[in-house]
Amino acid sequence: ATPGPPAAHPTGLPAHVHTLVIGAGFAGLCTAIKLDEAGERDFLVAERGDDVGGTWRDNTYPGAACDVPSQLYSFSFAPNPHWSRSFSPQPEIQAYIQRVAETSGVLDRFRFGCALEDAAWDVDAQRWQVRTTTGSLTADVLVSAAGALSDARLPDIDGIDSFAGEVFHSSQWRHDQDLTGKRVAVIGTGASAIQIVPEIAERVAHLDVYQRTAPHVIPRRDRAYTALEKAGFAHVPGLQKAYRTAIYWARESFVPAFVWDSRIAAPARRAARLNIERGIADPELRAKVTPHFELGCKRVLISNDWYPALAREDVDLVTDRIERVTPRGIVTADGTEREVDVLVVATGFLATDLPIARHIRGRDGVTLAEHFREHGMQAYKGATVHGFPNLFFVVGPNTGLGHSSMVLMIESQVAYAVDALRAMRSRGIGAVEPTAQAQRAWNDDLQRRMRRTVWSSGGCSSWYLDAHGRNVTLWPRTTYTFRRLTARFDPAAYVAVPAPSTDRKVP
Ligand code: N01
Repeated sequence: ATPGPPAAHPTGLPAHVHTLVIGAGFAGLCTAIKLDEAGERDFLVAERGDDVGGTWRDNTYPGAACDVPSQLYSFSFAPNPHWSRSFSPQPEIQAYIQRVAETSGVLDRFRFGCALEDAAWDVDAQRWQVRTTTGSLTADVLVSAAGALSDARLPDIDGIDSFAGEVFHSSQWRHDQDLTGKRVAVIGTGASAIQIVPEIAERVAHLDVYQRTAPHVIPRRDRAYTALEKAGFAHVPGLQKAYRTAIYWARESFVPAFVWDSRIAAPARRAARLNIERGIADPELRAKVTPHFELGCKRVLISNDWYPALAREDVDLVTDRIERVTPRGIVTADGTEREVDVLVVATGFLATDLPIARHIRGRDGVTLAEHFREHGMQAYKGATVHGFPNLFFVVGPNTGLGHSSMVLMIESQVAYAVDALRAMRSRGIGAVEPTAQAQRAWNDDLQRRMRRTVWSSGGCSSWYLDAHGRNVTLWPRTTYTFRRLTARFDPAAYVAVPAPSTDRKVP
């Protein structure tokens, strides 16, 4: 059994807290642990769900597993000797997060079932006025650790509300729905769908997979760890670290293929082609699954059983455009109606219009969502936003990765925020925000680097890009570089928050 939050978990909110963290996934948990280690004991973590884990608590669909090696997909300060495989399944990751939370000694400061409704910067009091679903409080500092892929993007398909069967999103899997013997449709062929389809294909009566864009899928080099390796992880000092270091640098070496020259990815392209040839014999189906954009432009997917699943007799890959949904099924542009009992929408997440931004209001009274709409979703070092004093992001704009583990970025961002709090205390500063100039320079450089990446020029559209085609989600350099650039809080890029009409420089 995996540990969950204690039964007698505290629920009340104080009138004031120094630091309020929103979200209890990898990012929020890391923030809490590092704040506590730094002696910043006056903090709370508000989590809308009923447990830690974030995306790994929510995404419980059949086949859910990580596509980043387990050794990297864990905190550097909490190695996990219990990984059973080189790529961990979701239940192991969730159990790991729960174990780290249980042993961290900080869980008493988590408030579950507590969703942020509104956080507004109070210019006079120089603090956040916060309303949550379980009460109000004030906070000196707000840390948004609410995740970048946390809220489902539901497809805007005509008639979908009229469907008479069950419809659900991949991240809200209906475990009460037994799919055995049912006719099922899956919309989408992203990272979620390619894990779901092979798992459910065996038990459903018939499966229709709706593909709008064929993705690149390379083999999943996954294996169970041997008993010897597992014993080594538990008992040989440094062994797990050695695995982690080797995988870390191997992953960093992928970056040039994304940002310099996609020709470097030729071996991966070959592997993707062979994956199709191995999995599918039918030339017509092979043609349908062959991507028509540069590898890496969308997230590179890994699977050994996606193509064999599509090749099954009882699975149809539908590439005609979806026209509408009827009470009975899906009608495509050619007029065909395919009847189904259950509709799974694996259509991704609100990544470029972060829902949390609608709930945060800066010193000028505008919401972060409005601010992002006007200026683009951007921050200084992915962490702080001009006009929004004492707000720190963990997993902020342009901190996502196409090549390695988000946990590495999370640790860097948390270290930056914690160092900022230390610097503010030692300099007697109540509130900081980045200067407009520092934020502009950071983002100009970032977008200049973006122009030559495969994400911008690879001939695809993806969730990495906003409505203007600007990449506002990914970090275009190595995680090592990010850690170096965010190693210390840099007061020169900040102003002490202006009292209503002054713009004092940080002393
Ligand atoms: O979502 P996606 P996801 N009609 O946005 C299609 C992480 N993740 O949940 O490509 C028809 O990638 C859409 O089509 P198109 C990972 O970072 C990690 O799969 O836009 N189709 C696409 O095929 C990942 O990148 C793991 O043309 C519609 C799909 O739905 C991110 O989460 C596992 C449509 C959406 O793909 C998101 O992955 C899972 C419409 N109206 C997720 N709207 C692992 O670590 C959308 N689509 C393994």
